[in-house]
Amino acid sequence: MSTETDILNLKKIRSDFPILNREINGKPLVYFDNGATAQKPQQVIDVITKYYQLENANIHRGIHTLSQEATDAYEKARVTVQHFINAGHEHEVIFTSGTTHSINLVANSFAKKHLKSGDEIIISTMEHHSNIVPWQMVCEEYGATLIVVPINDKGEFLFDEYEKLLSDKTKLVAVTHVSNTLGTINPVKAIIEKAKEFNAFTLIDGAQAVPHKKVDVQELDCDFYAFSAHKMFGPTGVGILYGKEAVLNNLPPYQGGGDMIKTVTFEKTTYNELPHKFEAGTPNIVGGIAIAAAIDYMNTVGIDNITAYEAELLNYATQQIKTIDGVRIIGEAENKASVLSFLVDGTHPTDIGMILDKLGIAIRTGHHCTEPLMNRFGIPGTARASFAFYNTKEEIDVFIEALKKAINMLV
Ligand code: 7TS
Repeated sequence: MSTETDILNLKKIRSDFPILNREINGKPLVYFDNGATAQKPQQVIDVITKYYQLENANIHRGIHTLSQEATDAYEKARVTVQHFINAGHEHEVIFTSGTTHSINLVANSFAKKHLKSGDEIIISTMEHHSNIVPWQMVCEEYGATLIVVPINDKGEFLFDEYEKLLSDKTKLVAVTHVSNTLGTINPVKAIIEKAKEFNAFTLIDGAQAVPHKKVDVQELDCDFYAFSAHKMFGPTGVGILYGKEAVLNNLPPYQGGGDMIKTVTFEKTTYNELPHKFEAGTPNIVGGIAIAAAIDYMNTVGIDNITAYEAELLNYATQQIKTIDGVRIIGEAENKASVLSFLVDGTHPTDIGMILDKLGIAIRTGHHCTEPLMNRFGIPGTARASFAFYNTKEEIDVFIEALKKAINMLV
């Protein structure tokens, strides 16, 4: 694999990801399913292994050395996350099990406190199911209405339409920062600013943004920002909910249990302070610590370098795929992250995906947990190549050749 790029030292980077040396079906792995989950560098794997070999203990409860060390490492990781997203305080960083958990936490606590019959929650057409279904559930429970902002044929958020949908009934606007299916980067800062004119709260689903671009929650001025570690080179089963201190303090806890309490009697329980109020039970301790290792790794590569290099990859892949007859790209926003969804005339995405797999290339096919978006385009699903900074133009060449082969076999 060539390592030519002006921006990144790809030879070094690729050597950090052991899985990239694997062969699949006798061919070198080309991993283009980063939107589903990203691969892990050795630096992250080492932190996890070392923790279980030498450091394992429960946190926030022991006076013994191991427990104190684990607590320190976990709380240090929280500070690393704080700096990564530029949160004002470390206690505004809540550890969860992932984006889905983060959004469900907000939906449940927020609805209990703020939602009543006749209220409205605004989302967009391009949301992942995890930023649709939790809101549907609370809307149904509290008699509120879910309102959906339309998109254009390029897959862009229609801001004018959004402005028309906002009203005094709007209690919350929940929008994805980057679409997992289309790659569209939404104008979330402007979306948040507009929501504030109507005193609506804002939640940004950052699952597909943090692996690709700098995120500054204070600059965005959102109330909530949710993301998963596993899409940003960390482990599965851990994620983050950022929330503004004043907003979080005003919400009831989501789950009850250990760590989230101050005192418990059978008559009355008082709740702990942030962030522990929202962290009931023994968390994914090593997961939290490993998020920090993933962030350290991304910082070493450089977030702006990642963004710039992935833009090159996306441009190259887009140019190359457009040379193939019968290919239709789904998602052609002006402002896009490194996601390439497509359809090929006369073929089914699943067949394309299966043939590519035989050739060592991992892509995702289907509705990508965005069924309403597929309905908007009148299609059952797409084939999706999603790139990370360890991918190369040579891998894109391999993918394009394999795609041509697949089309020849299927059409
Ligand atoms: N939001 C977006 C925008 C996502 O892309 C995903 C996962 C989620 C939320 C849920 O994240 P989780 O970590 O809680 O599961 N997206 C995808 C995908 O595109 N392919 O597989 C999972």
